[in-house]
Amino acid sequence: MSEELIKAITEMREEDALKITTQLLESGTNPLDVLEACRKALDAVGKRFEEGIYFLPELMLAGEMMNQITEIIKPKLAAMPDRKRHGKVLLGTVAGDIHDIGKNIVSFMLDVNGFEVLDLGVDVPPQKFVDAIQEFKPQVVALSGFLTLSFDAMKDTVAAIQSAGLRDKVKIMIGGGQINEEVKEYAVADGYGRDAMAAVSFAKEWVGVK
Ligand code: B12
Repeated sequence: MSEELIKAITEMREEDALKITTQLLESGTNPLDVLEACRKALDAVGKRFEEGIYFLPELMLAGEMMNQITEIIKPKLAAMPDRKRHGKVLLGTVAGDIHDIGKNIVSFMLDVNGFEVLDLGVDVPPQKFVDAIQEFKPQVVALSGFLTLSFDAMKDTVAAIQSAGLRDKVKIMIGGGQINEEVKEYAVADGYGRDAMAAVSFAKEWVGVK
């Protein structure tokens, strides 16, 4: 059934994709497994885009399907973990990058796992992160990015936080499509997470929640 969902999204069959999502959840499939199927499908869409088989309209439709599927899944996820407030996380997609589907999932998962999240949105310049750290006083900063271009934006953002004298006040995690451990070293961040659950694990570890 998850395979059918992957196929429907990859083939741009929006109605089928939404119907299959609902069926999967009704039959008791773990919502996190449904999200994983969507990730695989979007990987396939991204490959077709790279190969010149799909173009921007397909990327956009894939993004739209993913947003709708996330809306269907949210109530199921909200029913899962605890809602205590463990600490604050400042989140945003770095400068030059407008991808926000993965970031929104991270935001939602942090929220349902007990964190107060301030989401600055997309294409966020380094100074805006700095200003928000001063006002919101988070323990954790989460940078999202999906483009190769985001590597430098992440490095610049960490550097701006350092120059403002705030680096030792926050732990910084990064994540998103093209991001990996090497980018973490390059950007001088404290952690790289592959998915939203990794973001939750880092945040919990860094504020001292078991
Ligand atoms: C949908 C999509 C779009 C949509 C975005 C819609 C939106 N509202 O976000 C639109 C159509 C707008 C778009 C535009 C572009 N895109 Co685009 N897009 C994608 C696509 C297909 C899916 C991305 C996605 O949302 N995945 C779904 C999420 C849920 O996936 P996920 O990675 O599993 O998410 C998890 C992790 O990333 C993690 N995570 C995310 N953030 C964080 C943060 C932290 C701290 C942590 C710990 C974890 C974490 O948690 C998430 C949830 O579990 C990817 C292909 C791909 N495979 O990624 C290309 C892709 C990212 N896009 C690409 C490109 C090139 C572009 C454009 C430049 C195209 C163009 N010519 O204009 C523009 C860029 C515009 C800009 N300035 O940003 C390339 C990037 C290549 C590169 N090396 O830079 C990709 C890889 C496609 C490809 N294979 O070529 N895109």
